[in-house]
Amino acid sequence: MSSTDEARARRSGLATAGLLDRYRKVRAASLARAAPLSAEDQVAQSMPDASPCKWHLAHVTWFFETFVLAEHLSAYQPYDPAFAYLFNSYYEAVGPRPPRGGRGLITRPSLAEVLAYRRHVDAAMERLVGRGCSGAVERLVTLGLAHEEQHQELILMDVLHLFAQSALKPAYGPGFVPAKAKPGPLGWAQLDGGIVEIGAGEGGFCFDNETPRHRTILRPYRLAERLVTNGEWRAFIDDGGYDRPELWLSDGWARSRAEHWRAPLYWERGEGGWLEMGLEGQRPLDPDAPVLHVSHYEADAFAAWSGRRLPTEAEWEHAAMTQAQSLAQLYDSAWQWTASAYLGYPGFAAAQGAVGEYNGKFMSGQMVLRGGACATAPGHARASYRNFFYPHQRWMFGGVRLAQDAPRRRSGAGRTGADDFRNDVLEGLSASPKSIPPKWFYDARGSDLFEAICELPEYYLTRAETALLARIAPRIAARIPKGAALVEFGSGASAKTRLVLDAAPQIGAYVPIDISRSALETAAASIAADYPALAVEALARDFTAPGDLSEAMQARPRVGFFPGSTIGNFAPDEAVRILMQARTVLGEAAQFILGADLVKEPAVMTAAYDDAAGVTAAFNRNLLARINRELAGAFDLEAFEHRALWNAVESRMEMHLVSRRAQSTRAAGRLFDFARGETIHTENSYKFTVEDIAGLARRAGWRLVERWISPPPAFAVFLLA
Ligand code: AVI
Repeated sequence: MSSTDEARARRSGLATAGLLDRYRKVRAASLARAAPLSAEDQVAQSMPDASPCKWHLAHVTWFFETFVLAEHLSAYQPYDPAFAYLFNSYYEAVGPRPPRGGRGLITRPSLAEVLAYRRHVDAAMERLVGRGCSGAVERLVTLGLAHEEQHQELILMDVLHLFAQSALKPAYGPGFVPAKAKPGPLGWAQLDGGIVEIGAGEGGFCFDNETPRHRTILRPYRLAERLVTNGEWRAFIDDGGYDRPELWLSDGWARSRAEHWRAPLYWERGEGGWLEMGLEGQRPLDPDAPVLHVSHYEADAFAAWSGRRLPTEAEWEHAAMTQAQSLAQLYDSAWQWTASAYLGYPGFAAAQGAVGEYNGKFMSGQMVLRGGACATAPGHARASYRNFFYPHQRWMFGGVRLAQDAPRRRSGAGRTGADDFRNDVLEGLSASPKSIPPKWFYDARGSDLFEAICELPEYYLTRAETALLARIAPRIAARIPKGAALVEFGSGASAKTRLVLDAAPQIGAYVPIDISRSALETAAASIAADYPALAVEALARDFTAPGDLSEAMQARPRVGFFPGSTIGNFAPDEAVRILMQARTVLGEAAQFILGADLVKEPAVMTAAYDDAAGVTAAFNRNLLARINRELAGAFDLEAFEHRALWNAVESRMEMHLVSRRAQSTRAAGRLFDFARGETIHTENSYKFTVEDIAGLARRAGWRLVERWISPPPAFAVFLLA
């Protein structure tokens, strides 16, 4: 033998040993699953979809006998010619078979004979595989083993269904409970989508339905990091989920009514609450365990109720391939219903001959499930694996992983519309930790509340800045050219503007920019009335977004005005971006008057954001009232507490809304979970040193020309150029 021949022989010897070893292990695993069952347990059939364990043990053996031994082992003698008929499942090309619903009537052969049949086939398979087989035979054996592993799961599904019918509610045994995820609010994996590839690649076994690997387009989406829990499903039931046709697909509603669905398949109301039947017997429902044994119809209705949706199978697979580290319970808990119909992939062709009936002919009317379950044979599933069932079926270990579209990206200019509010709320409440940008505080009521804050004894900022501006206005005025346009960023009530206008009558125009149209219009009208010589041009837009001034304003010398320490409501990088943008809007020759609150005693700052009269608390909670009103929200305002805290590391005051209890709340068509104590971070107010502001200005291309500081509590006004 040449050395290449020797190497080939050694390789094929190893391959033979590997295949034989795997054959023995898989066959033994089937018997291990049957071991806790009595002979009687193994004969009964509880419904047409479920088969007796004895039938499974015989059928998987029939598969090897029919597709491997009869074709590839010369002189193979079938154990019993009658078995070709008895244990054929659905292979038309092989011949007739008993009706599916009659498998429980096969009392003969006995279980002992079926076990003898298995030994007969195993001995022949040892001979065939042991002597080394061709690639084609090896592929058939590998398919037979994957097939047997599928039946190992079916054995447990079918036994559970059988035992669930029993008044004794017997336990099958331990070892097959679904994996639980860390309890707590639902987190989301973020996926960009784009053109992605799905389907089984080269190397390793796969079923034909996982091929061809192909490209598909996904829009940006989010996939839940864990499965839906029993506790969440109970909330769906308690909210009338099974009685609300608007949540259900039409076929699903009809089926749920016809079959009187009130809960997942194995739930039962007991004296002390819900009970759930599982392989360990009937037990009190564990709210943190994943929900199991729901149909596609129920999964879809639940998703509609929660304001989310089921993922497509491409979304599921792409996430499992690229972000498996953030997704719990992928393969060890429950198969996850997808929104995808079970169809051949582009270019799919079923194999020639009888085994071509394995998957392809079921590609009609069924839905795909992805992942794997607690009852799945270990190592059997993979990211490209496509399980499939009819949408009404419930006895498999089927659960739910939710998905949602990623909110549309920030659209740039003038994000003041209802869609922008909706997107920010959806995005912010879906994130962890939850947050909502503070600019949404300022609806009409929020603007009024902010004006009231400015009058509060604890809120020193406005008084300190106003007094300072009044004192330094002549010095500022001396620097303002004739006919200049004063452009105010985030003008609100334009209260401090008057100090500058009074001191600098040479100002020819005023351009207030504010997101709150109501506050803007009132303020602009009042300034126009009080300063009749002034050209007033109000701009209702987000002052942080780019946007030009009118040509008339661009023809004037320009002075920016940004008082109130609103700059502190932005993180430093964002503050730099805003200051840069102000330079673009105002032009190179412009000047800029900036008001900023300075760092001081934490107690002084904290009181300013948590006043005794509760006005700031009302201002903070008004955000929830706005969501309720504008986005069909259902926030209970009393269930959230206002919290203001000093974050010394970041040098900022923070405002939060703290959930007083665990709760689920609807907003903008979605359901959001809050753990007790979980917060929505609603605002930062950075507090600065003079050096901080000089640094920010420098990064944005401005030069610090002059600065003035008020007596304590210290507030500063800066002149930039
Ligand atoms: C508008 N902005 C500067 C105020 C601040 O102090 O951050 C908003 C505010 N939040 C609570 N009280 C006032």
